[in-house]
Amino acid sequence: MSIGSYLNSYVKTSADESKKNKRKAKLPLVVATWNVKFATSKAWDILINGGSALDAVEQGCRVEEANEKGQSVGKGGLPDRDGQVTLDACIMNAEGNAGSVVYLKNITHAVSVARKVMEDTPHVMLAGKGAEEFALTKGFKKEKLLTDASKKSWEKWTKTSEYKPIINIENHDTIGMLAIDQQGDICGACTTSGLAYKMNGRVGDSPIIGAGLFVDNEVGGAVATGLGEEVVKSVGSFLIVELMRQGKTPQQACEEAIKRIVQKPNSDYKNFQVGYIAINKLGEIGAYSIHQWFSVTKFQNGRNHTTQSDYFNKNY
Ligand code: SD4
Repeated sequence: MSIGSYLNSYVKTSADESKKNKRKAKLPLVVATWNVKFATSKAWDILINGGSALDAVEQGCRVEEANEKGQSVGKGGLPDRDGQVTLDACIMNAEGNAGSVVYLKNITHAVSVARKVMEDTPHVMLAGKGAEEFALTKGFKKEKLLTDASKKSWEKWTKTSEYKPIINIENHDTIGMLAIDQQGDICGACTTSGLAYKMNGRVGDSPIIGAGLFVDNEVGGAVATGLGEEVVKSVGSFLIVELMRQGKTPQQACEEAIKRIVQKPNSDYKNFQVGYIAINKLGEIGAYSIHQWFSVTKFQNGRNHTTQSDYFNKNY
């Protein structure tokens, strides 16, 4: 079979699958990384009452940012190796606009600051002090983000000061959220305190458009969690959306993006985790990770539930 006819038959199969699923897919829907049922529930309330996908993903992410028990997002996030909590977040709307903040200190709701950057500035990304000052002019309150629990964990860590980018379920719950509203518009957001005990100044994938998040309202959206350096180097979320544009289902596209990482020469993938979720315009959902225990929460057809994703490394 020539490459051309192989590709044609492949695209046809994916399109057929999509057609089959179209009957099943019901809008609106919201899907998020990890077990975040309160967050998806907040987003669903907005969607089911006719609200926009943009409001849904922002408000959904804010639930986790305010949750002090979550040690990877917003207030209560684990600090960098110097004991400072620094946040990264971004948001994309259905018109392809984007806003992002990196290395933001002292402000809990980084995702909302990102939205303000998108809506009220001519820029896409603000960093550090500039992002904080901008947030203050927009009425955000200065808050202490380092909770006693996170301070204690950091103090314990300083005894060894060993930075291991081995990501496991405890330090690995960046929230990435994708939603489709009743109009069929797709938006996404991502927010994190980044990897625990990172170097001062380190920025991950989560606020980088195309890496941690990408949305194209004609096609779909994707969002990442895990070792940000690997996601940035493979421009993972943009890759997934482009693969869906070429005919892959969200599941096939997530699997291909994970393969791009693990199949690199000398990939150290056995020692890190990356997980992706994706949706397409039809409301089909995909999720895939390198290792087991990556979970996905979706609220669709009135049902809010968390499932484990399929994963690459079955050789334990
Ligand atoms: C980062 N992707 O900063 C994030 C890490 C993560 O919960 O998923 N943390 O690299």
